[in-house]
Amino acid sequence: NGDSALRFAPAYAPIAGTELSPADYFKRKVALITGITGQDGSYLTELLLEKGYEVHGIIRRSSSFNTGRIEHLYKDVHEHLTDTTNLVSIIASIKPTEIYNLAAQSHVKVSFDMAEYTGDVDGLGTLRLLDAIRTCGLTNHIRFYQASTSELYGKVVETPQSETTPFYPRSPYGVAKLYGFWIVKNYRESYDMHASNGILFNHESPRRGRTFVTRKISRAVAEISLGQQDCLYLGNLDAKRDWGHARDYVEGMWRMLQQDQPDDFVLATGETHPVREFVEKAFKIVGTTIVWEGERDTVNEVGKCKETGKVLVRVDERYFRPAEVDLLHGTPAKAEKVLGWKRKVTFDELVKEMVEADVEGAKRSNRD
Ligand code: NDP
Ligand code: GDR
Repeated sequence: NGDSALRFAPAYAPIAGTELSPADYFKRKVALITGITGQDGSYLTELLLEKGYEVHGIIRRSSSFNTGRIEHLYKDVHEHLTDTTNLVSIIASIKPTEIYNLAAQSHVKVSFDMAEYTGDVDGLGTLRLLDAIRTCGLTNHIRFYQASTSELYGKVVETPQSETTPFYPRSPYGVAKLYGFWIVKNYRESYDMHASNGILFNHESPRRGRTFVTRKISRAVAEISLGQQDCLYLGNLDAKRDWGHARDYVEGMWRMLQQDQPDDFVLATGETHPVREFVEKAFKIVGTTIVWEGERDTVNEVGKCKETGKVLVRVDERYFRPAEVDLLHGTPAKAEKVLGWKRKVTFDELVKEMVEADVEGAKRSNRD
């Protein structure tokens, strides 16, 4: 009767829906990427286009230029732009088969200064997207990828860190992403959604944002080697990270969504290196040997060029965090076994690629 129909009406009445069964719907290859203008968004777009997907991305309005990483992928920008910021309208009109939620305020240090904003974008933003899928009635049609992170592990409880290691985030960013992780898991269990968390360890590339430590180092080394900069200022040199290449990691994201069942997976290299080693290896690429002098772990420690004695690296308190993640070291065993995923680029190759790309970039900007 009318009464029970009312009582059992879904909280979210589907507004778009589709006549296609989930199986037929998924035969199409249509991806929607939030955060498409970021490092991972650009590599993922390239991968999906290669695989024959129709790719859509959400770009946020900005007064400054933010599409540099994906400019080469546009055919005609104006032809393909849909001018709406409403998630429900976007999903209802595109009807994506896969959604990759990569948008985030992704800088850990910044999250201490913009904690509420980071919580809103990285935590609640994930919920908004999941609810938009429900509102469209596409819960069982769309496969969903959430950009979870090794920052969830935070304080070291055990190593190597795996899917079963308890979480202990150490920053507003980590805490916001923890909400994202659990809301994805909750929607998977509550609404039978194909929603997976990729717990990705640090991954870098020449397209890495300039304020993350690897890119900050590779750019500075390039500019110092060309006489365009004097010294590199860094924070904690002894933090250890499990660094891989972003191109390898976006392939793992895609593989997660090709599984019959949704699940959570760590993507990592299985190796860990201190920031200090990244600095040494990066300088080596341009022929400079760094020797460390002064009291370790204090602002008095410096890195000097072995040959000339010139100070090229200084420690600056401004780059320390109120709470630090000292050690990240993951195991990709589950992803290797279930997804058949394996990272290809080694740590040394990564450092080399980044420094060489920045040397080229610095030479070019000198000429311009
Ligand atoms: P980037 O910082 O390079 O890219 C972030 C993307 O999110 C950009 O497209 C950015 O847009 C967008 N964005 C930022 N704030 C907002 C907002 N308020 N609303 C909408 N969009 C926003 O990150 P990565 O590509 O390196 O990382 C991708 C995702 O993976 C992120 O969620 C990150 O937290 C996570 N992650 C990254 C790891 C890594 O090592 N790279 C490891 C584990 C997880 P704009 O260009 O306009 O700024
Ligand atoms: P992270 O990356 O915090 O691991 O988060 P970042 O490169 O910022 O820092 C790595 C480590 O280097 C130390 N560090 C410095 N970091 C920066 N940015 N600048 C410095 O000058 C500096 N000196 C030392 C940091 O203290 C830290 O220990 C990244 C982001 O991409 C997240 O979005 C993602 O979730 C995690 O990786 C996995």
